[in-house]
Amino acid sequence: MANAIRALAMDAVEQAKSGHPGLPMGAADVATVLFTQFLKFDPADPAWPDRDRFVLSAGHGSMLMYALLYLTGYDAMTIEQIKQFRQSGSITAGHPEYGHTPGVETTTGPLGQGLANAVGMAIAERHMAAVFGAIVDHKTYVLASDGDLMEGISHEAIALAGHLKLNKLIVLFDDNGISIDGALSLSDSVDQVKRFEACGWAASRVDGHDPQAIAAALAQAQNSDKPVMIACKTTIGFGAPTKAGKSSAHGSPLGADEIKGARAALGWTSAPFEIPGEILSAWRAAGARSKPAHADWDKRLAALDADQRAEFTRRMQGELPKQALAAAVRAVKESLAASPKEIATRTACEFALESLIPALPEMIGGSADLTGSNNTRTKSMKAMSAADFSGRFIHYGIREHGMAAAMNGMTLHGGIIPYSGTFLVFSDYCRPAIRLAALMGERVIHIMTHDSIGLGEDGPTHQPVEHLAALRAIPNLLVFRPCDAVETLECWQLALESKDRPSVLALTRQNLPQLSQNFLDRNRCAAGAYEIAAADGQADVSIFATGSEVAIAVDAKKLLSAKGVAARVVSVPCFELLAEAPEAARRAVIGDAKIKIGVEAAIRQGWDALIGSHGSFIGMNSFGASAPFKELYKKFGITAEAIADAALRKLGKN
Ligand SMILES: Cc1ncc(C[n+]2csc(CCOP(=O)(O)OP(=O)(O)O)c2C)c(N)n1
Ligand SMILES: [Mg+2]
Repeated sequence: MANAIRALAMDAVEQAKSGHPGLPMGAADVATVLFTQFLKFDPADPAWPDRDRFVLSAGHGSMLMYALLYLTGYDAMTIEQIKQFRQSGSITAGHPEYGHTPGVETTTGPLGQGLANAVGMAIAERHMAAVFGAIVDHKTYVLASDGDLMEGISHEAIALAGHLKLNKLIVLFDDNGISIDGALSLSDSVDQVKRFEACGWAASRVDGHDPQAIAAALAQAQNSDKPVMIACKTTIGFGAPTKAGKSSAHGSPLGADEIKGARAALGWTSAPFEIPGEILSAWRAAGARSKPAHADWDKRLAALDADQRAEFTRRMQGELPKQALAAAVRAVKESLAASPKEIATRTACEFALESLIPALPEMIGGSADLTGSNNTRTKSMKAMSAADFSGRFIHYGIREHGMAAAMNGMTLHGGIIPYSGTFLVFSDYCRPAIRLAALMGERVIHIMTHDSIGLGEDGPTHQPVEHLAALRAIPNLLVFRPCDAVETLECWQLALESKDRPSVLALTRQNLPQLSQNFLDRNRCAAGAYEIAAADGQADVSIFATGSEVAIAVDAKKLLSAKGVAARVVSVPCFELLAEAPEAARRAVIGDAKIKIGVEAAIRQGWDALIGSHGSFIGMNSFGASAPFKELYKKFGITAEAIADAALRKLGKN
């Protein structure tokens, strides 16, 4: 049965003239034992909520995944698809892509991400089990390669998993001692078993080509009280006569002669893409193994209390509790209208969360050790721990990358809307995971505070300058920068309602006036931008600003007014939503004032789309500095006077 995987991998890579045969051939025995004896899954229902999750963290071994999906009987994965490996329009993309191929649990390829996603899936499973009981009871399996374990993110992930004692997480390490450059000994001497043990895991070694030894290790893993790592000693490209055990098996077609030799060595006599009937039916039987478990689960779900069942289903489908959300949003808005608040947007975030958290039980917050600075933990939130997974706040530790990747895994698992906390400057520390959330179209919400030189004394190491532009460069990511408490709430609402994409909320450390003081039911941020201060009469100048700079822009408008210049101020909390707005609405908000000025305490990149290359930009073109924030705004010339001067200069009035 394992040779069926090997043959399909060799043939598909050969036909595609590209791909990675080495890992599928090496890990075939491990995968066969897992899929035929342990993994709980139903090819007829890839979305069965209580299936075990299988993550191929080493995404380059995608043919392993596709072979398994075909062999176990996922309808969509036909032999034609295998023949179309890596071709346009197929579901057999170069690396496994979530949402593209039924049965693929997460998009992998960037090494280390899948492993860290799996930690989030395992957290989600424990949390959902704590909330819903025995209806949630499954494992998360990972196949990880040398590269996965060399990446820094793996350390954040395994340390967090060990700390939380995620005992239903099982990592199969494809311990083949080979990476692209050659033997691992060129660059690595880590004892992975000892490393995992030091992180609180149960770890062991097995011969990855001995099905009984693999099965015994997996059997033992079933009842562990710690997460489990099994280092499976394998030979990359197992069966290939001259390339087995060498990096040459890693990432290119084996070639006709080598394939011929491998077929002989493996005793595989079938033609390319042909699986002997009895082997295919054995695989299909393995695919049907969990049908009784699935049927039993369906019964148990049906026997649940109707409200609980509805709530479980709602959460797993990612549907919001619309009325509860609407009521929470309204309550916060009414409160802000009744008593306006001059607070930092990070504080406004906490104020919003005080209402959102009780309304949306699926929200799981956290922070990478900056809880008191990010304001992401409300008073009622219990911390999640190994002793109590019902907690809704996660102390991720100083592990931004692991946090972001785990959040992706939680969303992929279902039932949870995760949100994080860290400083905006450290968005770079989680960028690869944010990019994957955007690529997968996952609702993951990042609260990133201390969003500019406005954080003051901590200085340039902590002051984001290029980060907003860098985040805006990621397709399918919403980057919000609200200007006051009302916008903060509105941006939160939009992030929650964006089921198919991640969001970043960039929030301030410093206090800001509440610019919108009247209750307004409508979410003005939904359009991406809106006129927050109208001109007196026909506008000569449009000032576009985001976040903390909106109030400065409003002051500039007053200065201009005193000089007889009519200016309007447009708040732009979200570039992406503005870009998506209907043409007419976009034109209306951009307006036709001949002078356009952009204001943001960050670099200009990206702003020309709004203000044009002839527009004036008041912002940063260097790193910041360490000083009280008011001084920094003066030092870097981000002031109402500077804005007014720029406008007057353009008008030829000074
Ligand atoms: C973050 C990241 N860096 C680099 C790569 C390119 N890459 C793909 S596989 C690989 C390493 C291969 O070694 P290993 O993980 O041991 O896989 P094996 O060759 O054993 O299948 C590299 C560097 C990647 N996919 N992701
Ligand atoms: Mg390797």
